Amino acid sequence: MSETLSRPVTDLAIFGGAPAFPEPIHVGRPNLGDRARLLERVNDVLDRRWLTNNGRYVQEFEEVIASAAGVKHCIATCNGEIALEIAIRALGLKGEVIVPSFTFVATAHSLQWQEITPVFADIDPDTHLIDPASIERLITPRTTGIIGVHLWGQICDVGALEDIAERHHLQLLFDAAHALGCGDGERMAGGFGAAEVFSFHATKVVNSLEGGAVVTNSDALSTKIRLMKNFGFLGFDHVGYVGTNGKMNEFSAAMGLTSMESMGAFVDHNRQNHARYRRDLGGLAGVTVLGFPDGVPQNFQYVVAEVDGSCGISRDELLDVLWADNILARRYFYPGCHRMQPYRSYFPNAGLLLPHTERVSARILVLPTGETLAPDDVSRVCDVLRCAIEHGPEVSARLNASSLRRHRDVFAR
Ligand code: T4K
Repeated sequence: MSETLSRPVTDLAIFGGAPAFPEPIHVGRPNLGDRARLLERVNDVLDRRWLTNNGRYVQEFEEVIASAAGVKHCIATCNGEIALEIAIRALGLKGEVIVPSFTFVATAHSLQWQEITPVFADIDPDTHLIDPASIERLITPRTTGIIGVHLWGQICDVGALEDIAERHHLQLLFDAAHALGCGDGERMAGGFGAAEVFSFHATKVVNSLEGGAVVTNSDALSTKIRLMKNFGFLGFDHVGYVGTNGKMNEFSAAMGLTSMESMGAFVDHNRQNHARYRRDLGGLAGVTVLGFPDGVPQNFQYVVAEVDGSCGISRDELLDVLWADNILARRYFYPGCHRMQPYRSYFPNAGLLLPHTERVSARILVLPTGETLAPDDVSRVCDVLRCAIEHGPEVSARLNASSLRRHRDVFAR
């Protein structure tokens, strides 16, 4: 753990050392589960020639997700973004909807795509979750709803959000893309608000290649969403709503079911990696790995480190060091939706109201985890971080005096 204390900075790959990993390691390397079981299901789909349109595996997957989330209805979709769009439409949101800026851009886009204005709220700087006090200040006569995001699998302050929603007659929806298998100690993500949305993208703890779902306890909402994701068809040749094509296909459902069967193992593995990061980086000044309260269900899919600059090296310089060592950490969710287009043009001064979002998004490094990374690999990642941080001012000076800084976005995937 502390081997790197004596390591010279020339050991870092960015200064000519051998990379810590021969091949790139990623934040979102997919967990695969039982390959034989998956292929059995894929063959079954082919044998039955039922490839999509509410097939057997989609129905089974919906039951499994509803049961895991402790919720009455699950409507599987082709991805999380479409699930959000459909839920927003089914809830009748329009005008302005309050969302955190510190989230994946899909949360904001799912509104803007429907010409609903996302109004950006700030976050609690400790948890990175939407700050209820910030919401109150943004409500106008045009506001119709709030979308909370259970970022990094932490549950929003649901009680406070419910209270605001009730007092102002607003709809409350949750983006639970990160939160399958997470809860607040009493309830699991899935049962909060009018509805919640999961993502089963390849990079999520449970994946269906691409996929998503809306979950809700409302019978009426469930019926409406089920119709909307299938062109609004009430029956053959009979359309009752404006709808879209948001259906999940059978291969995705086969993957999702297989992935769910291994979810316990994925979470155990993630938990070990998370503990290793916390152990190996513990006590290192300038960097803190976000912890989760004991006894609260977590999937540990995101390992979130905050770099506070007291170590004499910036977050972005650390990122350059890590990438040279083939550790492809990410800056989720830099720079905040409010600084991305079209929102940056619409609200050029939004940052003034979002001090915590601005500060946190400049400090975050999301680190690799998942079943492809053993705890000892985590220790190698931490060795690189420790070396760079312990020699922070020297590493920073060397980087700034040379052309070694790289632009991460041009790296091949
Ligand atoms: N709301 C929130 C809060 C979300 O975080 C997301 C998605 C959504 C809504 C929307 O849900 P979806 O419509 O996506 O279902 C990734 C994911 O694409 C995205 O699903 C996720 N959040 C976001 C946090 O991360 P990118 O553009 O950073 O992903 P990408 O392609 O760079 O993948 C990350 C790393 O994973 C890559 O560097 C390589 C590795 N990877 C990726 C894929 C796809 C693999 O090894 N294999 C793969 O198949 O957005």
